[in-house]
Amino acid sequence: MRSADGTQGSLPALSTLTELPSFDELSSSEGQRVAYVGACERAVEAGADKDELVMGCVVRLDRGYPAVLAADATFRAEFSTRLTKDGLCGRADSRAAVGDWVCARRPHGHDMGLIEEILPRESDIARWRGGARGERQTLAANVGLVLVVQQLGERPVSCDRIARSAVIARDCGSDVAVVLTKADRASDETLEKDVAAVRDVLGEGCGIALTSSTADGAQARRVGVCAARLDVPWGTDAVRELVPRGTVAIVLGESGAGKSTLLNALLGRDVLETGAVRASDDAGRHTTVARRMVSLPGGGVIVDEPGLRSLPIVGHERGLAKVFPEIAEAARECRFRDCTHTHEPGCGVRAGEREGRFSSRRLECYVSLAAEMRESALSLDPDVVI
Ligand SMILES: Nc1nc2c(ncn2[C@@H]2O[C@H](COP(=O)(O)OP(=O)(O)O)[C@@H](O)[C@H]2O)c(=O)[nH]1
Ligand SMILES: [Mg+2]
Ligand SMILES: [Zn+2]
Repeated sequence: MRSADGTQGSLPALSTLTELPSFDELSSSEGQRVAYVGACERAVEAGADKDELVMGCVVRLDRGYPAVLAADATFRAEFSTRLTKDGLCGRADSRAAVGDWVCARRPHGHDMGLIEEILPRESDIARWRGGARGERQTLAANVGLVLVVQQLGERPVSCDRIARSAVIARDCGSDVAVVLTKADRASDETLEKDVAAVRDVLGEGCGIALTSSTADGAQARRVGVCAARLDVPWGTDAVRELVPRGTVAIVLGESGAGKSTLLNALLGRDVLETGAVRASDDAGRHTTVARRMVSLPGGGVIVDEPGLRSLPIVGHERGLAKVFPEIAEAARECRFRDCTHTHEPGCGVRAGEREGRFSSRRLECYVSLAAEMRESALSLDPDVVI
């Protein structure tokens, strides 16, 4: 049902969302500001009044409906028919992503704005979905940091998941840091192994934080002592330090990894639904879940990602080379261009391994991600491989 202001159903009133960032917490690039001037000219040519136009940032998508934050207002917006007609974008819910800068029009006397143009992105965190008929799904735009959230437990942490998130992030032009949640569930011994594994796979330079939202004081003390011994930043402050003011980050992790619990702890109150909410990447279901920006008191801005069950990696070779530079370099010495680094003669990667140039764990991650990319490239419809 459409209401008078053009919205559908019950979208949250923007004025009640105190966790939204303020305009000065988000910064557009020089290129985007230049693009905005051009977008205004086109909108005026198409009949817009110049003083109805504003530059804004998409800070929420509720069931696909954008909310735009501009210098002096936050408002709901639809896409102008000009934008939809031009076919600049595809599906209804993937036209603008959270983090997109837009040229928007606020017709006098209307609450609802119109997005005239999406300004060019500086970066675009996107994943592949849909198997052989694949399409790219943008999770967030203009994000500088991906916080890979991975839960700890009795079993060893999933290095594969962390490595593939890092490959996607680096391919998309973003930095990476890792937050290991639910530290209370891991023994000291497991914690030590997990932290060593993450440092091995992503390098010592990668930001890392250990958290636990358990209310049990004894558990927290134990983890704190262990974190100090391992020299790993610990607690919500450690996460806040990874996302200082001026940074826009997205949390990436499986459903149930503890992302919403972590964000609520950072916000100091329960803004996000936890546990019971079953977020899904299934097309029919994820649209009911909001993607949104939240502003951390004393820190930067985080985009909450409802949770992804799968992170297929397709066409992220550049990202793979950025995360594993020394292995990618060794691969250039392979005799065969399509070497799988498993059994071929003259394999530069295996030679590098014999010389001890990289750990077997890094090598394993690299080889399996490279194999997955090769296979998915072969199975994909050639038309959609960009
Ligand atoms: N033991 C433990 N459980 C946690 C922790 N953080 C979150 N949980 C639980 O994990 C479940 C999923 O948390 P949620 O924040 O909703 O995960 P999300 O899907 O990633 O947003 C909930 O039942 C939480 O109570 C933690 O630090 N320790
Ligand atoms: Mg959640
Ligand atoms: Zn090789």
